[in-house]
Amino acid sequence: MECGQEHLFETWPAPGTGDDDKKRFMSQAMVCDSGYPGGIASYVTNAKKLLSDSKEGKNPFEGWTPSVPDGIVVDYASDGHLKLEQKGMQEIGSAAFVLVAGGLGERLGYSGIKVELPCERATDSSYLQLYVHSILALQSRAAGEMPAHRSAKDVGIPLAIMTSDDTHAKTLDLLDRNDYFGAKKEQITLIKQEKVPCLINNDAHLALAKDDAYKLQTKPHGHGDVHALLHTSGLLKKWHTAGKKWIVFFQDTNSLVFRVVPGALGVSKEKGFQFNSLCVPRKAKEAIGAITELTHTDGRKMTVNVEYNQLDPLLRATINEDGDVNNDKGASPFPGNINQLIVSLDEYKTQLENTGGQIEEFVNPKYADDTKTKFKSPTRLECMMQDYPKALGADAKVGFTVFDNWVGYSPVKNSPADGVGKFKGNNPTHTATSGEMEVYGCGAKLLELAGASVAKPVDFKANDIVVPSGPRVVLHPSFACTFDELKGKVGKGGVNLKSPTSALVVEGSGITLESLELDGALVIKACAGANVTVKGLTVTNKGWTYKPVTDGNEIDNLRGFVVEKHETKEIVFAKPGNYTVS
Ligand code: UGB
Repeated sequence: MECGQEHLFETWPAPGTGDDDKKRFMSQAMVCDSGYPGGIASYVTNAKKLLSDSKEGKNPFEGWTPSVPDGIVVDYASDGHLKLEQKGMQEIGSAAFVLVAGGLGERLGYSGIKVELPCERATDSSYLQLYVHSILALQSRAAGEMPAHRSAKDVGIPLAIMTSDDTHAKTLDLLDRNDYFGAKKEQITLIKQEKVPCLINNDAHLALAKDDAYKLQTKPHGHGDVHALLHTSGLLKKWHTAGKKWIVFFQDTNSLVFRVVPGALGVSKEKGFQFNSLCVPRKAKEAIGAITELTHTDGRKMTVNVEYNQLDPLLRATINEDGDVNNDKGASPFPGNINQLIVSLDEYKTQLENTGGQIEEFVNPKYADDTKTKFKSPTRLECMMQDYPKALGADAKVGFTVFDNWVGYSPVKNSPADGVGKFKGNNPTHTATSGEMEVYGCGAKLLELAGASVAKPVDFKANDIVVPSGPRVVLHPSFACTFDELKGKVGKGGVNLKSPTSALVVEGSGITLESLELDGALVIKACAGANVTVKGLTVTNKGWTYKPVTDGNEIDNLRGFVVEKHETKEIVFAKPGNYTVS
């Protein structure tokens, strides 16, 4: 009632009638109240302010001048990159990982949870399996750096997974069914974000469900919830006590992120960044957020993600009448945000204790007409995890790390139909089709950078999308966690993947590919303690065919192809020891 929500109770009958429904209503309201920093009262206050600004069409960038932010553009595999990886690997034992996985894949059009999708069909590894195996591989390398005093009960590198009502049960089930992919149960913590009440007008009146007068209509509040949840769940305190110094945030579908984390962590350490945004090179006008330093006439300063549709008018109004244009190197001076973030735990924990995890929000009502007084449908407040730096002081050390797309960024967000549209517009499709081929492309390029000769990609068409497709190389995280490590495991000029349709799967930290001729499909797996040298091995067989289909199951149809494995040379070592394969 104090929040001006009398309308919710207008139809309530006298006490004694419908009491169970009334209690049901109040228990839901209490969940919403506890799931939002400051409760529903604070939500309504924030909503009134944001709805009023939105109605007036207030420019959020009023008084702010953009400039190029601080950061490092990394040339993958260069000496500078190797030094950053070495620096990052000294920190990795003090890192914790946070996977935001509460989003439903509406745009993707997939009925399950996105982390269960196979990132590639060669091994059918799901994203969650790849992420956990990557963390375990990093942990095994970090063991060398881990201080001896850590007792056996130490869980190593912890992983928190933010889920929502839409994804929680299925994520827990996926972990249980797979025995946590080899991680200790106490190493992985699920934290669930609550939905927020919808709003029906500019007075921030809360919406009731259409079919139930005793139920608030709610919608997701956005991935920005992750900050409040890390604070309220006690995880920050727990990680701080365990001596953790970094938190790496990543998303549900980006198979390449662990290829760039060690180097990016090295940048955070070297530059002393308390907030480091992993980025990709951005072309002017590209539909991707831009990391921008903003200075206000009143002296405030912040380095934040500016959505691409806001950047052009902001630049025209301040420093560049041509707006969002490329520099003389043909790229935008503002790197592209891919929403994988590294924060320094100490400052982050203090900041969240001060703010309770409350971060900048936005509202985006669909107005019924230009009087902006009525909404077509209820709206709600939303927040984005990358807006955390908006609350930091001008002296906060905030910056970016750029890696090329091929090695750091391969999201799977769009349905096949939307992907065709992106493809026709000459934009990255971000589909399961491109996602799978980019896993292979990255593996092949890493081998090539390490000295292998690799057949050039050829065009591959599926779901009316054409993507480059070369040898299908899957390097399991256990094989190498950094390029610095990988380059020592590939013989100079000794490895030759002769045909673009060859397939190579390598799993195990003790494998060295000294010399190998491959025209077909080869799978090499070595258990821990098995040291395998591949020397003078030639494999020629019928290999695998990647066959475009449209009548497969849901997983097949999302990428538009199936893999027919005609013939595979499989070499597996299940016992520790020293082996040579020739
Ligand atoms: N997510 C949640 O955990 N909870 C939520 O309530 C919503 C999402 P989307 P988005 O990769 O290039 C982001 O929907 O938000 C998780 C950045 O905002 O996949 O449209 C969800 O499970 C954008 O600046 O992406 O765009 C997923 O793991 C740009 O960086 C993650 O949050 C873009 O990603 C992202 O949710 C990008």
